[in-house]
Amino acid sequence: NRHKGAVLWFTGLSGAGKSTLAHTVEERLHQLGCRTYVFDGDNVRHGLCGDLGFTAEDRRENIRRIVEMGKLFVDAGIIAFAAFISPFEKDRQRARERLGADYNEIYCRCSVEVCEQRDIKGLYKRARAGEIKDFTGISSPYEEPKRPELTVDTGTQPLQYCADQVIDLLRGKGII
Ligand code: GGZ
Repeated sequence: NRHKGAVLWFTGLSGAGKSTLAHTVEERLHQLGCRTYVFDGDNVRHGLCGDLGFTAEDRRENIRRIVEMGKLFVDAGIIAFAAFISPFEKDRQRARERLGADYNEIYCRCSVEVCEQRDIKGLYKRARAGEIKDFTGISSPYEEPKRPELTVDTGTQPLQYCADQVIDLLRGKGII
């Protein structure tokens, strides 16, 4: 149960399964005695980033704050998960520069078609109807990561298999 602090940065579309995968990996790490925390829209966008929307500028500030929070968690020796769409390469690049070797980018690859079919929260339907503007994948771009530490196919592969791959990454990097 000796482990290093790190940030696991999950990027991908709304509904790709970022938070679900993060919580699944977290559960595995708890069984190994690791200390973790999962940041996602549900616990960040109401409080810490409650003043921000979804323009490119606001998303950039959203990511910036989460990166700074992640840095503090790394200092505390915690494995911090960040599950955010983070659609812009530039913002992810800044995160990588700021966190250095502690930054681990995991691309949760899932097509817009699959996310839209799932539409767990009904947001795609509302975005198509024009009720939500700047919606990623519909009316705002998602820039695919060029060199992520790991790509997991959350659209086509079983959740537990994706979790295995993340655990392997952590082992490979000597984080756990
Ligand atoms: C994208 C939006 C939008 C717009 C609300 N575009 O699937 P969810 O619902 O629970 O997660 C999405 C969340 C995205 O917030 P992030 O902080 O991850 O975005 S970013 O990293 O780009 O800053 C979605 C909901 O908020 N949501 N409006 N216009 N997602």
